[in-house]
Amino acid sequence: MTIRNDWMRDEIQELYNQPFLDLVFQAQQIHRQNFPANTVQVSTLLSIKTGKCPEDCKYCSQSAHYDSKLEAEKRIAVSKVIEEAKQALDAGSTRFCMGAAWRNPHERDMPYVLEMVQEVKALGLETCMTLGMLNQSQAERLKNAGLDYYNHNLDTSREYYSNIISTRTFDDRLMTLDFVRSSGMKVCSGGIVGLGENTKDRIGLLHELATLPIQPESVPINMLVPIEGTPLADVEKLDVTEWIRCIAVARIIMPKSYIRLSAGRESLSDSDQALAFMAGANSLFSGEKLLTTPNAGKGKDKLLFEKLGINIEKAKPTAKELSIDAMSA
Ligand code: SAM
Ligand code: DTB
Ligand code: SF4
Repeated sequence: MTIRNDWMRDEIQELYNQPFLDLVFQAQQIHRQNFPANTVQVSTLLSIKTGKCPEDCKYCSQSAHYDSKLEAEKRIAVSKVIEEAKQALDAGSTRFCMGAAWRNPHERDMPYVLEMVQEVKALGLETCMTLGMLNQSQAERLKNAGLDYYNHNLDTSREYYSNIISTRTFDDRLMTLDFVRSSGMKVCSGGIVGLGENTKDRIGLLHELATLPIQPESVPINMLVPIEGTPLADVEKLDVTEWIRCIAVARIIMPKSYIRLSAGRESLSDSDQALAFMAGANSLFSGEKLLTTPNAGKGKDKLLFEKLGINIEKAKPTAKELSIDAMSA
């Protein structure tokens, strides 16, 4: 199947507005042409520096602009990160995603994050980080240390962006994505629904992601987790079918990308989650916690996977393992 980067907004709108079951059916057909059925990739998240973020993202528990009652934490020790990464590996995760509440990493933070990447990678996990904006040199150093993915979300449409964040622009976001891509790392970029945006904004976000020069390998679709004390604490809850429509459209227009059922899963029933998998979601975050908010724990997920007959995607063999296999064949 060829990947199209020339999607028009009105084509995406047409897909989005189909009868729900037609949309989900089409998404599942495309899913099965591009991925093994009934298989989900599992990642684990860890916050390596929590709270006091200078950015003013209106949804976020970690912004210093709001009083969310979150307890801030300085950078955690690399040894602690490794302990958590080992637990994630034992629990079946194949990717470990480390997040820091920074506008961007300072130069003094670079040795810390580079050491962490090397050590997590050495455990045999795929590595992912989300540290805010990067410059080209930081992206290259992270890639050289062994970082596989960088997460940097576009979050919402270009038009709605300034309603949600005023301390940076949509173009700032695109610039970091450009640096990440040209460093050779894989891109993880998606957004949040339920921010009070309208359908056109959700379509706009999906359009931006699908028309990037190379589509992101991983696309998290978060549903707002309302945080007391933030400006979006009381925003009207978005109907879950809108979230699932976004997942289905993302699957259709980005057929080779992993579509991640992300924040907000705690509020979903098992049957809602089954519908999201039917719509083409094939990755998720496992573990008791996302970055600062609760998540469906691994026990709950194990039961869900058993109930639905879902397999967890196995780690891909490393280049080193492949060359050893070839030598012994
Ligand atoms: N500080 C970095 C940044 O913003 O790029 C990385 C961490 S940030 C927490 C990563 C993503 O989590 C955000 O881009 C947003 O999509 C999502 N997120 C944050 N708070 C959320 C919330 N309350 N509900 C749902 N998604 C949220
Ligand atoms: C993403 O898109 N979602 C994850 C990950 N990338 C870093 C984070 C979700 C955070 C949810 C709110 C919290 O736990 O603070
Ligand atoms: Fe900071 Fe990221 Fe939260 Fe925005 S989403 S306030 S950049 S931690």
